Amino acid sequence: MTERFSYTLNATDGRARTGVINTPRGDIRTPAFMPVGTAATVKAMMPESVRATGADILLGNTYHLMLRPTAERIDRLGGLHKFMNWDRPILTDSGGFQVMSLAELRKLTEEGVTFKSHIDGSKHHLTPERSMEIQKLLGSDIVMCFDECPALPASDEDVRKSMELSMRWAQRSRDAFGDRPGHALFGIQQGGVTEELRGISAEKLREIEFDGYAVGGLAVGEGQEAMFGVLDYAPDMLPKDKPRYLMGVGKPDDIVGAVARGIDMMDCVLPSRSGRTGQAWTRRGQVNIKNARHSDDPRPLDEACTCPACSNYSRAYLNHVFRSHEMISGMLITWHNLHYYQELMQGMRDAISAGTFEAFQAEFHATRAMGDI
Ligand code: PRF
Ligand code: ZN
Repeated sequence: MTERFSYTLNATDGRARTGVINTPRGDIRTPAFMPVGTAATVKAMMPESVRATGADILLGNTYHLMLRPTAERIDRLGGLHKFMNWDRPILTDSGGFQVMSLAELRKLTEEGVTFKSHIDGSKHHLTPERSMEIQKLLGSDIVMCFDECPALPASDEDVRKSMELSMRWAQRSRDAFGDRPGHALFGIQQGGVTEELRGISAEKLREIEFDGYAVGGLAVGEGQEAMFGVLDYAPDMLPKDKPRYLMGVGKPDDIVGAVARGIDMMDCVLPSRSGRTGQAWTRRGQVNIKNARHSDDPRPLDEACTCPACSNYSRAYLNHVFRSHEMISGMLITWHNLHYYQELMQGMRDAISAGTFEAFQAEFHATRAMGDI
């Protein structure tokens, strides 16, 4: 077992990159999609099933786990990997972003953020130092800096102030994290959709030095065109020899566009969340399984898909179990969605290695344009 955390860039094709992140808990092939396991579970999936879809790493959340069952309890029980029965790498988000979107009565100061739990109204405090402590108690392999992410649109002045605060918190996160061989700390670039602010943020993060760099503050209401506009310059502001992680993205076409612009890692609740609302993602786009047109259809969701939902069940069955509120509905569609996402990542990794990423993108868009069968 290597004690090192490192990143090897194996090939590039245009701005797209493929490589491997080595961690003591196993390799992460990039570009990587990380399924979200917010509350110590990828909802509706057993960890061995998540692995079977091809995932190398999961994402966990400081905010949810600190409230329930608490980081201290998870630590007493042997850490998050043991607690949830996933022995491969886990990346944890730092909490600030979730406080802003989920908690009640938030109060933001230079020190950190005070808030009331969305679960029971209890009062809590999060600072860069406390976030680093929680992520350490969880046993996270990739720890994220504590940051603040303004909702867009916001005024230039608000975005600048927020970015500057996040950069001071990045320094405090770095200082509190210390030196932990085998564990990584990632900085998070902020700065909204303003190139100048993104540049200042990147410069500050590079000066502090991190094991990887996230592009934060996107997919918060600006739209795909504006997001791609930022991704046309933001990844190039970050070190080439470290992984670049786009936080909270996205739909399959967002993911392909982000990889084309130099992103190595992504996470999103979309494949798992939409699995529970009867939305499937296939090569030909989105399929709403509750639609009556599927109720007599003996064909699988996607004939070319090798996941359990497509190998063994018809659209008619999936339609029936969804309408009957049966638990297997969320299980099967989530499995299919995660399988589809991981197959998409593998396809991109192969295409980048082969130098055929442009053709891959053309095929991806052409197949989707055909629409569902
Ligand atoms: N910061 C953190 N987590 C995040 C984001 C961010 O900006 C986003 C933005 N899409 C998602 N998750 N810490
Ligand atoms: Zn499938």
